[in-house]
Amino acid sequence: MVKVVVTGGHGLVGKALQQVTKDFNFIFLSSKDCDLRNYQATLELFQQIKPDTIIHLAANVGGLYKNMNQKVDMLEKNLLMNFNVVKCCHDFGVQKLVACLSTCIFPDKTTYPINEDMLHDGPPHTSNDAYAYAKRMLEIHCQAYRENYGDKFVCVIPTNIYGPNDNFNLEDAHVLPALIHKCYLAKKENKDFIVRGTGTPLRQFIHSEDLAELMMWALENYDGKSLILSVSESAEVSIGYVAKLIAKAFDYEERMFFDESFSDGQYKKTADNTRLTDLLLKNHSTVFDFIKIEEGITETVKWFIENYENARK
Ligand code: NAP
Ligand code: GFB
Repeated sequence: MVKVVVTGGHGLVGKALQQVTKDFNFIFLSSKDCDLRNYQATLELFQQIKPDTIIHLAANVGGLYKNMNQKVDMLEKNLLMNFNVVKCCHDFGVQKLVACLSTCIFPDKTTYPINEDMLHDGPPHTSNDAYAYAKRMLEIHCQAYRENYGDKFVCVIPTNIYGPNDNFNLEDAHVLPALIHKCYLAKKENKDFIVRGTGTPLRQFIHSEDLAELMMWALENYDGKSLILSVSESAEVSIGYVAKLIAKAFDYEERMFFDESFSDGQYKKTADNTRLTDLLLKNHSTVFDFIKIEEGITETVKWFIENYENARK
């Protein structure tokens, strides 16, 4: 069976991929198996495992405030991991690499919706420029191997991802898991549920299980330029709406307040997913049925309550 090695295999998306039942010999790696920042260790890992294909998820990841406050780490750790993995993929003749970017790497001052051809058309938002340039270099690195050697190194570009097994750390997490944790504690301690910023910024959220399915589709069927994996433009919601859905799921709507002393970050990064939906329709006569944010949040809140003790936080 084809050996599919998943770096970052125990994170939010890695755990969702573990639910995918396909006839592949999956190997899910964590940082305990190998620190991918270390070139020698990465080389020895490839010598030992001899992967056929790789889904490269491993990264130093976090929400707005981690990106703003830990720029050196967001740049250096991601540059090192990505360089080592892509180079080893070529040197060990890996048949297919699917690498993961993010819509926050697109230009900040641009027209909307954003499509794949606009990726390098200007600087990203200052709040996450360190992480964004590390990811842009990952795309350039993959593109270079495609052009010079014909390697099947493909990049996918998800929007904000959420779901079970996320990182719920109060300071470093993305907005959705952070607010779920904050509302949980607010209700438990009979305190106000504080949402940072104005609540007006807009985001597209894809459920980790939908993303895992689309990443498997890309691994098996897609070999082209970088591809946005996202819900549609019309599914874009405000941070305030997401916060309300979380408060409703905890039956704690009365005590929700906004603290506008905190940054809103980028106002929006509306992504155009028509290249993906056209491909699915044309090649597979499929219209992908994305999990609705209302249903996804209710399920993730339930998961967090049931798994509070072991959740990353
Ligand atoms: P995550 O939950 O934080 O998981 C990251 C994974 O990377 C963890 O399994 C971690 O291993 C591994 N890792 C970190 N440093 C490592 C190192 N030095 N060596 C080896 N492994 C290391 O991240 P995620 O949310 O699943 O993100 C998956 C991918 O999607 C990333 O490339 C991210 O940039 C991208 N992305 C995420 C979002 C989002 O909203 N979450 C949006 C767009 C794109 P351990 O488990 O051992 O710690
Ligand atoms: O998911 P998030 O942290 O990052 O969302 P980005 C930030 C938005 O949520 C801002 C608001 O408008 C915040 O003001 N927000 C409200 C909160 N309360 C909270 C809270 O308690 N915690 C957090 N984190 N936000 C990230 C990039 O941008 O998108 C990353 O920085 C990555 O690199 C990720 O690409 C997907 O969506 O703004």
